[in-house]
Amino acid sequence: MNAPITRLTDSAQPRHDWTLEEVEALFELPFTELVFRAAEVHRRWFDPTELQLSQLLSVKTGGCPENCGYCSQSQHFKTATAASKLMDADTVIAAAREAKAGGAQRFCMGAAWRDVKDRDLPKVAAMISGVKALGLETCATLGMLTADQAKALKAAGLDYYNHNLDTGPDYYDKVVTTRTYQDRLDTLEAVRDAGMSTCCGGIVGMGETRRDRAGLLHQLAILPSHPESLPINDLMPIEGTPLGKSEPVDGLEFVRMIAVARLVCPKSMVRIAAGREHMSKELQSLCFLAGANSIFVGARLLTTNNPGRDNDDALLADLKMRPMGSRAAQPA
Ligand code: SAM
Ligand code: DTB
Ligand code: SF4
Repeated sequence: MNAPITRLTDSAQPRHDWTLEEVEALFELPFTELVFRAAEVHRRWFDPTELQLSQLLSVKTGGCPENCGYCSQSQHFKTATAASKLMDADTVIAAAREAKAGGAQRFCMGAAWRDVKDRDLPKVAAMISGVKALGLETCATLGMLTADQAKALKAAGLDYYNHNLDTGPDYYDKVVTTRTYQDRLDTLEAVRDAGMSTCCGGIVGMGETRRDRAGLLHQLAILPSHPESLPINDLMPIEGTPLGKSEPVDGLEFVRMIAVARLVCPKSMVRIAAGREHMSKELQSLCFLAGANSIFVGARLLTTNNPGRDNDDALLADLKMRPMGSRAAQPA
């Protein structure tokens, strides 16, 4: 018979003193026990029948000087993604209007940049304020930011800034070498200091170990405030990139990742980000049971496909779940 299960999480209150060993121990729990605990914590802070819906748009695609081994947009790799210039604000705002009509609550603008150039700031600010004026929550993911740039984006009406740590600190340089983990942490600090909410998570399926996955969630858990949004991406393998032939991660391991994210960052919106295209509705439902409460909607992510509105409408109807009302971010 198995040893009795030691209770590792006695409270659903956010904590910032997690040890890596504690996070690893959560991954090792029997699956049903882990999912049950995560579901309990989920209910403590959220209505588990509600899903937050975000929509992405790549406002500047390809030609990126960074060498992230998973990305279709790096200029270091030969992929099918064509590079294009920064879109006009009006084009972006029109896309956001359509996203809102399709049910999205948050609109996230992504640019294939290492960092933001001050010369591009006025155009980006115009996009942000135009999207905000539609009554959508605004999010952007533009690479590294200085403290002043973060303040300028906040002033333009930016609610969230996405900047992922992507994996655990020990595996990071196997995935990208053109920047450091500390560079990412510094931008996250600039975003928090400017008064914006953070969206920060990572990717599974890049050849990392379970310890690396725990390492990522541990880093998020010990941040001064937990990310308000915590996206977990299942790698979309891109032909031509170093990770283009990676083995898919087992579905149950993906659910474990979601459940542990819910337990260590109890008040965060935990998102099934990239990869739903390859997931059954049963696997997605297990993720929702394990504490995921956010998805990307729309037929495209940045450069890859997403299930699209009809599929997601059907999924929500099957599950009797509904879109979350727009709510104020709650830093933990
Ligand atoms: N250039 C900015 C940056 O790196 O922060 C913003 C855009 S970048 C595409 C945003 C995030 O998308 C990455 O940090 C990564 O987590 C995720 N991502 C990119 N390509 C992916 C892929 N092929 N599969 C899964 N997630 C991916
Ligand atoms: C996040 O964590 N995932 C999104 C968003 N934040 C920026 C991006 C997913 C990109 C998937 C690959 C692509 O479409 O290029
Ligand atoms: Fe550039 Fe972002 Fe892609 Fe890395 S993930 S290559 S920084 S667009």
